[in-house]
Formats: sequence, structure tokens, C-alpha cells
Amino acid sequence: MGTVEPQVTATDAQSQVTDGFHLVIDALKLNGIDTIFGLPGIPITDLTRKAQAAGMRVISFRHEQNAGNAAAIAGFLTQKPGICLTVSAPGFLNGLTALTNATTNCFPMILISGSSEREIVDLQQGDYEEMDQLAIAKPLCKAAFRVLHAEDIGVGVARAIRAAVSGRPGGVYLDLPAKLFAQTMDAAAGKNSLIKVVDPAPRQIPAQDAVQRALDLLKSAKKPLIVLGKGAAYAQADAEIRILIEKTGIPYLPMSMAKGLLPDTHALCASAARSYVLPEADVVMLAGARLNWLLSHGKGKTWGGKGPKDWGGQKFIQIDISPQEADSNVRIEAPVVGDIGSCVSALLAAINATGSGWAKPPAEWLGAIAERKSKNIAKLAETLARNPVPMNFHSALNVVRGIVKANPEAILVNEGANALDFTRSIVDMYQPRKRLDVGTWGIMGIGMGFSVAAAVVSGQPVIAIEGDSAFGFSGMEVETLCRYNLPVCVVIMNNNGVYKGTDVNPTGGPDVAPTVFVKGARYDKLMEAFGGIGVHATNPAELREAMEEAVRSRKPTLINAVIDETAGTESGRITSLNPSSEKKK
Ligand code: FYN
Ligand code: ADP
Ligand code: MG
Repeated sequence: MGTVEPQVTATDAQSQVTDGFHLVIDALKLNGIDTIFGLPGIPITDLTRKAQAAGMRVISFRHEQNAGNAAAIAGFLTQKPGICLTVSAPGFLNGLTALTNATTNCFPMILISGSSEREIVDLQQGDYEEMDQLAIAKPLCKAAFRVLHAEDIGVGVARAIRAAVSGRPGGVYLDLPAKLFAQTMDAAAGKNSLIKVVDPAPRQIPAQDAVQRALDLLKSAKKPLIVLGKGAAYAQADAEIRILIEKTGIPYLPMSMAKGLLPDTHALCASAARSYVLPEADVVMLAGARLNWLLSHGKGKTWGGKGPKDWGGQKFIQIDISPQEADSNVRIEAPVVGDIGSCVSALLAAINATGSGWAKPPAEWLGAIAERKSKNIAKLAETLARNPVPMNFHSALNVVRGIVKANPEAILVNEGANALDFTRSIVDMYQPRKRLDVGTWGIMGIGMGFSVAAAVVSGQPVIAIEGDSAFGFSGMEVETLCRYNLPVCVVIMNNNGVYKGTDVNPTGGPDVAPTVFVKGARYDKLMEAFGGIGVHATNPAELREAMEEAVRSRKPTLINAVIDETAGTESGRITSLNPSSEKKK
């Protein structure tokens, strides 16, 4: 947390009285939290006004889900809990998807919602927006608290902060009933009740024997592989991770939000040989990555097994801050429990202590990977060189690939199906925490919330590569982009529908197929409606020019990139997840 000294409350000092509004604001500021993402309304409108008057940034959205997603990714980027502020009941519910997604992805955020009075809720007497929000939130997040008395606000905020960022980060709910804000108390006593949280995310040092066990296993490997997950990106142990990989010479596979921890063009990056290295590796070290569906649960053909239940016999090392993550799917031979930074430092210290140095992996392993990589890279280059009319995902993303390479400090937000999967393999990332996407759940709708927060907390240009369906979940926030004049360039891969735009209604009836949209929609007009820059791009040259201008001007820009409506597959690269009774043809 920042080293903000306790602020004299914003209440008039002469009156020597403070209130719930100001105690919440002072508690947040005392802990170095300077930004609130939210949406005003009963009973928290005045809290937004007073927070802004007290010098906090209050970023107002058009839907609480987007404010929640903004708070969540602000937490991922800063290691401080992002704050989402909502009204009661429906506003709270709108924020819950983001709170749950944050918890699923280990992003630290706090959802603060105004709520109805306990005495009325508990008797179900029909209050305005009556709902037992605390009870509803509890199963969906890491921790949930309610504060009923002004003198407890300091504790409530401190507990929420510590719960959000300590151990495995996650979402926390803080329930503030309406009457709490107007409660008053002596200003000095109020100031004294606030808590500046000491060491909210304590380092978790791994046991020496666990480190040695892991190292012995890694040393024994003939085909070692390191898998870097978003936990490794969140940890901000970038230098240590790079040293570990370059010192050991072990190839690594970055999961999507870990791309850029080392540049994707790094010689040891195995992304372009993914389906070779996973089944072939004999020892796999997971660093801040779970063996969940994105890694086929460590089983099945992905790992060289025959059926979905069996695994290919690899031995796993798992570095994770959660002691209970190991064995979630397959046996973990060497769990190393701790924060990534401490664990990687301990591994490096143990490697250095061996003195005899570290034997790089066998040349045949590295050679085989290099060969597979070069084949896939050549195949992709061939596809990218084509220039079909209309554009397809590849030719449009070839432009994006160049823009990101020329602007490595830009943050890339990405969601969709084909728009997501093709971007992940075509657009290389060069710096840590620059690719923000649908994460563990594969959630749609994070686009504009992530883009607003990325621009607000980083000040860097943001490039959002959006499927046209995905954009629809948060599209109204283009007004928010314009209102705060944020340097966000939204590129909509417009292929007229979900997955593609060619489905038809088999009955020939008047309704279009469930997966298609208005053909030739002009999303760029939406941005123009709010004073932003709208561009209709029908070819790579127009797309490149518009993106270059957007990054240069830092003006909110929306580019409607016309994509061949026949391009793309159902659900992108996870088509197989669709249950289908039809026999595979
Ligand atoms: C990857 N590849 C490359 C490169 N990067 N080739 C050349 N150059 C580069 N830079 C190759 C890689 O080796 C694979 O080929 C292929 O491209 C795909 O790589 P990817 O995408 O990393 O691998 P894969 O198999 O798709 O990974 C499985 C997955 C991924 C589940 C982790 O699909 C994923 O993260 N999906 C998220 C889906 C999601 O959440 N969708 C949102 C909801 S969609 P081979 O090695 O030859 O196989 C709603 O419908
Ligand atoms: P990915 O989807 O990129 O593979 P996951 O979200 O599946 O990543 O896994 C992230 C893992 O990282 C979680 O198990 C979480 O406990 C762990 N994690 C998060 N932060 C840290 C940290 N600072 N140190 C160690 N592990 C962490
Ligand atoms: Mg589409």
C-alpha cells in the first residue's frame, strides 16, 4: 500500500465531528487507495461526490458489471485492491459477476455496496431495494463483511483490504447499510479508529526442503518445461523469473495473461510448439498456473495420455501461494508453497549454491522444440502474408501484431472467441501484464471495463481487440471512454455475428438465426455519437492507419474492422466444448 499519512478528515475541523461518508473515504485514502470505479445512486451518490471532493478519482460507469471488471483488473495491475462502488440490490447484483470473476482469477478487488437496514431486511418488511446482500455475496467471493457502526469502518475497510490481497488474491464484499453513512462521531476518535494496514500481502517463504525437492526433480529432467500462469504475472517478480529461465535454459510456456513476462519472441518461449511440449515434457514446473481446463487438467491427449481421465505420466512441480492447489487434478510430486517472488528467489539461491552450475536441458529436447516452433511460425507467416478481401481474422490481426510490436508499452485487452484465440497466437507480447483477457472463466464482457481501468491506472495507450459479440456486453461504456478522454483504441472484429455471421433460421421464418447480428453494422458511429473517433476499416491499410493515429493521438477511437463473415469457427479453438449429439462427421 502507499505511504499515505492519515488525512485530516474532510469534515469541517471546527465541528470536531466526522461521519460515515468521510470515515470510508479516509480509510481508503489512508491505505493508498486513490481511485473508485462505480455508478452513483441511492444510497451512495453522496459518497461518490465526497470522495471526488476529497481528491479521489471517481470513475463513473454505465453498468456496474463494467465498474467491477475495472476494479478487478486494477487490482491485478497494481497489487492494491481495486474498489467497485454500487448501489443496493440490483446494482450490487450487477457487480457480482465481476466480483466472482475476480475471485476465480485471483484478482484483488473490493465490491462496496450500499444496502438496506438490517432490522428491515431481517424482518423482510419490504424496504427500498431490500436484499440480504451479505448472505448472497458470501459464497461467491473470498471474504465478505458488513459494518453497522461508524467506529467500525476502519476495521471493516482494513479487513477487506487484507482479505483481498493476502495469500491467494481475490474478491471481497463490503456491505455498508445506508444509515451508516450519516452516523457521526468525534473527529479525533474517528481518525483514531482508522487502520493503516501493515504488510497486507505478507511474503510467503517456501520451506527449504520443498525447494530442494523441486530442484532435485527439475535437475533429473531430460525434457523440462516451465508453465507460467497469470499468478506469476501478478506477482511482479519479473526479473527473478527471467533469470530462472535464462540461467537454467528451460523452455517455458506462458498462459495467456502471462505472455510478455519474457518477450514472446524469446528463444526459450515454447508457445509456438504448445501441443508438442505438453505431452513430451517429462517434468513440468507450474508457476502461478492451475492445472484447470486451460491445461486439460493435466490429463488426456494434451499430456500424452490416451483418454481424458489418464495423464501422460509427467511429474509436476507446482509453485503456488495456495497450499491447497496441489493435487487438484493430478499428483504433484513437488509442491512449493509460497509467493512466486520468494519461491523463485529460493530456487535461484539453491541453484547458485550447487556451485557446479546447472546443466542446460539436453540439446535434442531444445532442438526438437525449435524445429516444431519454426514449422508453426513459418505456417503462420504464410497465412499472415495473404491479403484476402474482405479481411479475415489473420490479415486484420497481422496489422495489430505490427502495432503492438511498435508500441510494446501499450496494454492489449482481448475478448471474443475467434477474436480471442487468433489474437493470442498472432499478437506477440513483449512486456509483463500487458495482455488482459477473458482469463480462467473465459468470460465475455470484460472489454470496456478492463480498457478503462488499464488506461486510468497505467496512463498507457490501450488497444482493445474485441469480437463483435463480446463488445456488445460492455459497448455502452464507449461513452465512459469519451467522458474521461481515455487513450483507448477499440478494434471490433466485425464478422456479423457470434463466431461468424452466416447462420440462417432453418424454418425460413422471419427471425434471423440466434447467432447473427445486423449485417454490416457500423459500430464506429457509436463512438462518434459521444465525440470520439470512429473509423470504418475495410482493409489492412485503413486499419493500420487508424490504429497508428489512435495510438499517436491518444483520442478514444473505435475502429469497425470489416471481417469476412464466413471466417472463424464455432467457439474459436474450444469448439470441442460444445456438446453435440451429431456424430462427428
Ligand atoms: C501459438 N501458436 C503459434 C504461435 N503461438 N504458432 C506460430 N506462432 C506463434 N506465435 C500455435 C500453437 O503452437 C498451437 O499450435 C496453436 O497455435 C494454438 O495455440 P494456443 O492458442 O496457445 O493453443 P490452444 O491449443 O488453443 O490452447 C488451448 C487453450 C486455448 C484452451 C489454452 O485455446 C485458450 O486459452 N482458449 C481460451 C478460450 C476462451 O476462453 N474463450 C472465450 C469463450 S469463447 P499446435 O502447437 O500445433 O497445436 C465462447 O464461445
Ligand atoms: P493461468 O490461467 O494463467 O494458468 P491461474 O489463474 O490458473 O493462471 O492460476 C493462478 C495461480 O496463481 C493460482 O493458483 C493462485 O493461487 C496463484 N497465485 C496468484 N498470485 C500468486 C503469487 N503472488 N504467488 C504465487 N502464486 C500466486
Ligand atoms: Mg463475431
